[in-house]
Amino acid sequence: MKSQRMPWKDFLAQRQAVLDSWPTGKDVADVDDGLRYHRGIPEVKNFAKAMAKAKASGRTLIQPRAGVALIDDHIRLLRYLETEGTADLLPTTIDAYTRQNRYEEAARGIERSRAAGTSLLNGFPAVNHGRDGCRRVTEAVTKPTQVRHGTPDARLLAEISLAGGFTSYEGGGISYNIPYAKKVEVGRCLRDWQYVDRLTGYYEDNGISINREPFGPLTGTLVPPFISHTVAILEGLLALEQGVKSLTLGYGQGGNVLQDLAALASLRELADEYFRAAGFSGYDLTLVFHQWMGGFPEDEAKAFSVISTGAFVAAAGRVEKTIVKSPHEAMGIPTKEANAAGLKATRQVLSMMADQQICTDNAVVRREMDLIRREVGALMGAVLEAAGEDLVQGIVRAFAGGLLDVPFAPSVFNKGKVLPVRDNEGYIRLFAKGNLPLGDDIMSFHKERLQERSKTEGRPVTFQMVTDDIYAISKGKLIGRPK
Ligand code: 8ZB
Repeated sequence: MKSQRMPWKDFLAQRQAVLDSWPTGKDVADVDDGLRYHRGIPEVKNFAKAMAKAKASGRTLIQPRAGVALIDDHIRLLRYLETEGTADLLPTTIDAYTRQNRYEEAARGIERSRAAGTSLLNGFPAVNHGRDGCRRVTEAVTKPTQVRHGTPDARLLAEISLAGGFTSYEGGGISYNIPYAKKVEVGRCLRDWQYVDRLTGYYEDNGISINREPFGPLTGTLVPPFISHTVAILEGLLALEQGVKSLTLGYGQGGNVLQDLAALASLRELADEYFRAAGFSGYDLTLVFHQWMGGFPEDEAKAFSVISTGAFVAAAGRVEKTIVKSPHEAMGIPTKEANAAGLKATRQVLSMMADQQICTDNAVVRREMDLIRREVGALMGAVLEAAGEDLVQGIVRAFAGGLLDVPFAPSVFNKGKVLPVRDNEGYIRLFAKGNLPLGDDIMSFHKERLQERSKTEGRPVTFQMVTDDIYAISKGKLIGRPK
C-alpha cells in the first residue's frame, strides 16, 4: 500500500472552512502560532514524553475523565484531581454539544451554567472557550493534558485545543464514529480524522511531540479483543500515514483476567508487526488500559472492587497508562471527590504491584494470544485486501460488507450482526460472527467453549444469555448465570 499522506495544500484547502465554522477559529489562523506556543511548554507537561518515560521506566500512569462548562471551575477540578487525586495525566472531557459541532447550543450551555452557578454541560466546551481559554487551562496545571471527547468531525476542536496547549488528542475515524454516531458516513469520518492526524503530524514535523490515542473500548459492551485490536491497529496505521509518532493504543477491560492479559500482550505485539510490515518505524507505541467500561454496580464499595480489579490487570499487563473509573459510575458524571477516590483506589493497587512481575507466560495466555493473533490476522487480511492502494476505501468496504463489525454500535453503517457472549469461565467469545471473515477452525473453538457453558447452565446459548452477561457485573457477577 502506498502512503496516503494528505498533501499540505489539500490540508490548507480545507482549513479555511474548518476555521470559519465558529468565530473562535480565527484565533488559530496562523498554524505556526501553535508551534511557537508549544516550544515554551515545559517538557514535563508534554503528554508524549510522559508516555515514553512511563514505558522506559515500566510505570503505569493514572488518568481520570473530567470536564465542566466554565473555565475557572474546570481549572479547580483539574487541580483537585492532580493534588488530592494524584493523577499523573489530566483530561479535558468535552461536552456533547461540541462533540456534535453544535457550538451555538454549547454557548447557551455556558451562559446558563454561569447563571446557575454550576455546570449544565457534561464537559468542557473547548471550541467556544477558544485558544486562549484552553491556554488558561493547560497553564493552570502541572501535569500533561489531553482532550477526550467522542467527536466524529473533530477538526476545529483539534485546531483550537492543540494551539491551546493540549499535548494529546483522543479519538479516531472509526472509534469516534461507529460507537458514537448513527448517521456519519465511514469514509467522511475517516477523511476528517486524516486532517486531525495531519495537523498532529505537522507538529511532529516541526519537532513538537503530540500524543494520539484511538479510543480502544469502542462500545464497551462485551467487545472481543480481536475486534477492538483490529480497529486500533487500523487507526494506528492511518495516524502513522499522516506523520503521527506518539501513539497510544487502547483496550477496555473484559473481565476475564487471563483474556485481558493476553489481549494486552498481543495488542503490543500485533500493532508493532502491522506497523513495521506497512513500512513504519521510529514511532513510539504505548498502551492504555480502560477500567471496566460496561455497567457498574450502584453500591460504591462494589464499584471500588470493579475499579481495583481493573487496576490489578493494568499493573499485571504492564501498560503505560490506565483510565480510571469512579465509584459514581452507575449514577453518571462523578463529583470531584468521587473522581479522586477512584484515582486513589487505583494508585493503591498500582503501588502495591509496582515491584511485582506477574508471569503471563503460561499455556492459557499463550492459547488466547494465539487465538487473537489468528482472528486479527483474518480481519486485517480482509481489510487490506479490500483496500488495494487506499486504506480508507478498504475500511469503508469492510464495514459495508460486515468484514468489520462492532457489537452493539448505533451506526447505521455498521452491520451489527456480531453477537458476543461469555463462556463458562467468563472469556468473551462469539455466539454469532455475522459476516466477519473468521475460519471454521476459529469458530469451532468459540462454539466448543460456549457449549460448555450451555451444559453447565442447562440452557441453550440465546440472546437472553447475552443480555444476562451485559448486566452481570452491575449485579455483582462476571457471568450472567440464571437464578
Ligand atoms: C466513553 C466514556 C464514558 C465515561 C465519563 C462517564 C463514563 C463523561 C464526563 C465523564 C467526568 C465528565 N464521563 N463525561 N467523567 N466528567 N464531564 O466517561 O461517566 O465513565
